[in-house]
Amino acid sequence: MLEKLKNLEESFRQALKNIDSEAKLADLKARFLGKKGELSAILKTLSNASMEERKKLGQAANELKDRLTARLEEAKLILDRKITDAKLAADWTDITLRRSLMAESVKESGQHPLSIVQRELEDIFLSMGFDILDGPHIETDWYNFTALNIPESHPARDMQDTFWFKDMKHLLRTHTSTIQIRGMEHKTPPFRFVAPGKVFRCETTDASHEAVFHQMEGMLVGKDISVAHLIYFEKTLLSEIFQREVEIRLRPGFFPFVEPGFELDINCLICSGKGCSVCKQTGWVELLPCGMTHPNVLRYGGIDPEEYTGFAFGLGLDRLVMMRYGIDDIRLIHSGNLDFSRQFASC
Ligand code: FA5
Repeated sequence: MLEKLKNLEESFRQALKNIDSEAKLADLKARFLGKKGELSAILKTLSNASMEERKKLGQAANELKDRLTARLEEAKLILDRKITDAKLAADWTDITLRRSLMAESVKESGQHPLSIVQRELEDIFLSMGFDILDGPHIETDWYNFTALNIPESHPARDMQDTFWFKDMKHLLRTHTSTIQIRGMEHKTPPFRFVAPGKVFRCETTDASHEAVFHQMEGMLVGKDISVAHLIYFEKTLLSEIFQREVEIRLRPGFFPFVEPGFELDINCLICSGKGCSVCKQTGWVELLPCGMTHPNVLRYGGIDPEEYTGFAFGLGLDRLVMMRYGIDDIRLIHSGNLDFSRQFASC
């Protein structure tokens, strides 16, 4: 029966590729998940199985149902976006003049420090054989929480204050970890990728916290990947980034999508560890949480955790920029002040 579930998922994936209207999407949902649909038909045969088997197969079927539902929601979002794009295309403005004015101001102000650091990081990762992925800012509950082993009513959902849309189904992603699932869906192990981008949290701002900030997610999956690989990788990465010895500390950290999880802190380069408003007088700045990918997350991504293991990390890009250039307030990075950006023109 597991084989039947696998085949069903595969034919669902194939059928999804041909969906180009809401009506077809509704038909697809009925065909696979409806009361008289293919999944229900398979479930009906469960009554012949033993109690033990029924439990195992029932769980696999429920997980499959969650995955298919998420893919359908995702396809609906893409369709909606296409409709909006078509409307926007019909109502366009020629921005050529504005673009050329923007080009002038870019020449004058230089690159933003975030762009400089992000590009440098991308070069480092490309040289290490990583791919670079991108993903949407508006996400579903599935990608931001459930598939990352954070089910509904799990207390970890409160760790990141979320901006929800009115429908309570969509949200602004609170972290780039969403791309772990999206990446796994599209890749076959072994693989490694990073995903830089904006994230959003309903937070009060201070010298080291913004409500809109940037992260770079990373994930590596293969055979026999261990904590030793993770630690070696992080040390190599930091020496590439800072081009000098920096003091770091690794301590246990809790994230439901990794086990074990770690927090990697860097000795505050603003105050040289003496204590300031950026490091909240502790001398340390949280920079690179990471850990070994939880088997449930691999499963949700369609990867067999008996065969493959992996690690993931989520680099705080703004904090890295602050450490790199000695910027003592994150709000300067997002101020849009050209005098601020001009200082980095020749960096
Ligand atoms: C996460 O967001 C996890 N998704 C990271 C992760 C990925 C863990 C993969 C394990 C495996 P956290 O909430 O700690 O974790 O944020 C990650 C980093 O983003 C922090 O270390 C910090 O550098 C940065 N960060 C967090 N909140 C803010 C904020 N409000 N403003 C600026 N930077 C922030």
